Amino acid sequence: MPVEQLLILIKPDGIKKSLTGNILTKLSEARMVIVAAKVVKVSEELARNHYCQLSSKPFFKELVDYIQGKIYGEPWDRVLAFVYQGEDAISRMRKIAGATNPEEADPVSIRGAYGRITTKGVYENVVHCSSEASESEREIKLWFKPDEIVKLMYPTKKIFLEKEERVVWDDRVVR
Ligand code: DAT
Ligand code: MG
Repeated sequence: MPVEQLLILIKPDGIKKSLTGNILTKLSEARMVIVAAKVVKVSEELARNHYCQLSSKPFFKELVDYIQGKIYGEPWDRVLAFVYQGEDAISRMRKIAGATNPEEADPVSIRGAYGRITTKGVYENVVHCSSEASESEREIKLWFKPDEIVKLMYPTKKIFLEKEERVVWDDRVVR
């Protein structure tokens, strides 16, 4: 079986429902390793990019708002992003995540157990899980920089930046 990597997101509804622990426990059944993890406030640009293949769908606008957590607001308007790696990782993790439509998903899968369809027709399905290798590469590169991943799986190169603006801690400020 090939070693694969994929992007998992705990979406804002998963965070609001305090499901992070339950979701990570369920995912751990697949015995994959986490090679990257972070909390992200999702910009509109990132949301649109992430779902670019669905841009012609009638639910696209709602989907972009949902992944940004706009309907929930502070402090739930964020996602947890992970890269998992292991043998046959994509199909094994998809199985645990469950089908796209939470009402059709296996009831013991994450989406089957915790997802819902809102009255507006949005599938609030708690997690994102890459569905194939070409997609997972695009998604991982979209969400993570090389130095945020402990075990690199794609080629990298060094570039020298002339003027890069960066926010750093300022210990001089009296608070
Ligand atoms: P998946 O997330 O299982 O890979 P997808 O990539 O086809 O499914 O769609 C991305 C998200 O879009 C999905 O998690 C929920 C939403 N979605 C898909 N089909 C939908 C539909 N018919 N109605 C409402 N939301 C939908
Ligand atoms: Mg998908």
